[in-house]
Amino acid sequence: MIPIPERYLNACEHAGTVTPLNYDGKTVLLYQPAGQADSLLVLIHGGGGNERDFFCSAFLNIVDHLIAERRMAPVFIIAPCFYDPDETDKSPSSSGRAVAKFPRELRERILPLVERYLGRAFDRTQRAISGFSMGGVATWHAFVQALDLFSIFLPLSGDCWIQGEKGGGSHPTETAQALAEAVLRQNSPEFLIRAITGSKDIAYPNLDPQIRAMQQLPVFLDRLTYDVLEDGVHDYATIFRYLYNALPQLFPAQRD
Ligand code: FER
Repeated sequence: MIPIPERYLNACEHAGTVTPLNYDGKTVLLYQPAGQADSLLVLIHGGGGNERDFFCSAFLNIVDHLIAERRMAPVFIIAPCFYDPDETDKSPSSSGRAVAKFPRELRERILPLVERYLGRAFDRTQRAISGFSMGGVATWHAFVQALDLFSIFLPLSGDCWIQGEKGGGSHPTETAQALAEAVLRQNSPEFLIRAITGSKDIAYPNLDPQIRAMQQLPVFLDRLTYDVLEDGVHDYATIFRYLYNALPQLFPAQRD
């Protein structure tokens, strides 16, 4: 996994725009790239965070540069917040409850809002979902609840909590089994999971056993890729590096 070139952190000449969209006392941020985009990525913050965490940083500069240099296709990116507007409890158990019900908010409120604003719809093959830490936990919930909405899942340093808090580590076999059953229950559509973490990440002991259990199940064969960055830790700088490497693979630039 290569490091991000230093110049990618600086502002790009061909930059996208960010628009805040409001609903139910909350805000979702919409990044519109320079150029014609045909897919939509949902990018979810970590525990204690909000919709600004990914977008107030060098992250969008990196995306701008990848697109400007035709290393990836232009994509719309939305950054929502999974907490209720009045929520003050940001503990793991409170965050765990918030992310478990978040796919429903994506389905009923956020995706319709964004698609109405853009004046166009996306189908599941054009939608991807990713998140860091609790946002990764949210990404696994979306896999269980919303395979009809998304085809690409990019959980970053977060495990699946459908068997309880940090259940990917404490109940890896049961978690993998439940994820496989979720595929069958949702009529076995095509999908791709790309899980990434670091060997020194606090979520590594939870995510790694889960992925190893999933790798034993035929349903995930050829549909699951897994990368562990040597010495990678649990912070946004490291997560940007994962996205820098993964986004060009998931959204390949069109050849002309
Ligand atoms: C994990 C998944 C998520 C984990 C921690 C989190 C320690 C997030 C906690 C938080 O944001 O409060 O596997 O392992």
